[in-house]
Amino acid sequence: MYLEHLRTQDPEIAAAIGDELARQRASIELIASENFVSLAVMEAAGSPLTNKYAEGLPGHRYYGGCWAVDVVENIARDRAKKLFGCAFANVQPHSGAQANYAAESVFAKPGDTVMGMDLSNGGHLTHGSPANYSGKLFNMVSYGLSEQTERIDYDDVAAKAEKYQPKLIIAGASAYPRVIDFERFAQIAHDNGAALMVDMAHIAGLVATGAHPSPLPWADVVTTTTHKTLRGTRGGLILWNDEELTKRMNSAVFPGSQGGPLEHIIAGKAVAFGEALQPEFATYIEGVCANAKALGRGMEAKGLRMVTGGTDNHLLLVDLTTAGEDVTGKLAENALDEVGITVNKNTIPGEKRSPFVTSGIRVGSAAMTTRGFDEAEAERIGELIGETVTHLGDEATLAAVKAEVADLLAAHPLYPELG
Ligand code: DSN
Repeated sequence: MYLEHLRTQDPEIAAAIGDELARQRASIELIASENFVSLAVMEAAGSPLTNKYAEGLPGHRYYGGCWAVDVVENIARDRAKKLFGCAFANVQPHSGAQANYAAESVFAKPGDTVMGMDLSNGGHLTHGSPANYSGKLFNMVSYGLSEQTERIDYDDVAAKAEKYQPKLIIAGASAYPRVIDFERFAQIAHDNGAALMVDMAHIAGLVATGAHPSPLPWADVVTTTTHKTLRGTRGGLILWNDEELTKRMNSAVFPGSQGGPLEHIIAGKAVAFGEALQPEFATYIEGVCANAKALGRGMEAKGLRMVTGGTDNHLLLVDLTTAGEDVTGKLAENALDEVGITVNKNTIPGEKRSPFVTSGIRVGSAAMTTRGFDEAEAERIGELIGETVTHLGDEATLAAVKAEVADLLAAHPLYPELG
């Protein structure tokens, strides 16, 4: 029985886990950074490896008894290198933020100038937000999007790099629906004596299968999370090609910013990398990209505008100002929650509202594709999103949407093996 021991020993926590499983089952998950891991990944992450201290790297640990976790971590590193076609990997970062901190600290000292994409334009907290260590430690210069195209303004990046002479440029985004030109970023960085770090967290699964160009031929270092389109346990990963960086990169993780690695989570990463190396994963990612486009078609059919006019990847940024003057991201997120569709409110280019309210939502297709929804269903889900956000407060329409969502969910049970 699922959670057999927990139910007996700690029914409160068992009940909360059961509630979360029920919540995941009862909604169409469209948060662009989430996914559903396989049961094999879940088993590895919930294994006795959680008991083991293993500070250091395989073969060079500060503790005895590491021979079995060494096997796990070596497999994880080898699979990561194979998956992304690079020479070196560190699989220990506990999260994407930790991976970013470690990689940034290799190239920039406190007070140095670093460039990253503005958070409200689709960047990430760790790319220079004043609320984050990156904005506090470094002299951050932000770049953003072209007002006309809503795409990265590479000329602005180049002009700022020339003017501010950063030590490091960070490319990568949390809410950007288009291909990122990593070669152009590298040219700008290297022409100005800066290193290039690419945070490919959102698109790592697409990079693994070639559905998005890889940053590895161009970037000095690449960071990622392992749980978004890559569909592994929640965690971080750092990849690079230059042997000269190896000692500094590994030291920046341990002892620079972490203690003991989470070997149970590293085992989960290894299993997920193994899955991503299979041909089925490329088919899955094709489905992710096709479903994202289909979601967009459905929403457009109901009059919503997609920022940049569409998507090249797994996510869409939806401009809700086209749904009505009073329709905010916050209201839309709540209304969609009520009908059984989970999204997050998101700022859009030229945002006039606060990040707690926003004028947009972000919609992603990674989790729904894992659950088995096809393109026709994705297009219909897009229409249902459109109907919901254009009928806020209309109980009859929302009840009809909720009923249809329930039928769609019933056709694709989530983790039926867990009972
Ligand atoms: N918070 C994640 C996201 O939702 O995109 C990025 O770390």
